[in-house]
Amino acid sequence: MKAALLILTVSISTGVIANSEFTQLDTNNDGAISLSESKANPSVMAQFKDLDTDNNGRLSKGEYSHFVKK
Ligand SMILES: [Ca+2]
Ligand SMILES: [Ca+2]
Repeated sequence: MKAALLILTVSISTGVIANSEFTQLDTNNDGAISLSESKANPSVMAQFKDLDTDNNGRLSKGEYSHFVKK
């Protein structure tokens, strides 16, 4: 029971961190990260094409959630 609660807490805080990073990169606050916005984070830019699964040149929050820190 305690372990389940801990896992839940950890996943919530991870989500919050990812969300604030997303907001930081989304400088014009349109809810998506363009390639030029991703330049602020070279590792996001390096994965941009892989993350942009619908190839519209922008990363939605859902697409960005697949970003893996290396
Ligand atoms: Ca944007
Ligand atoms: Ca996209």
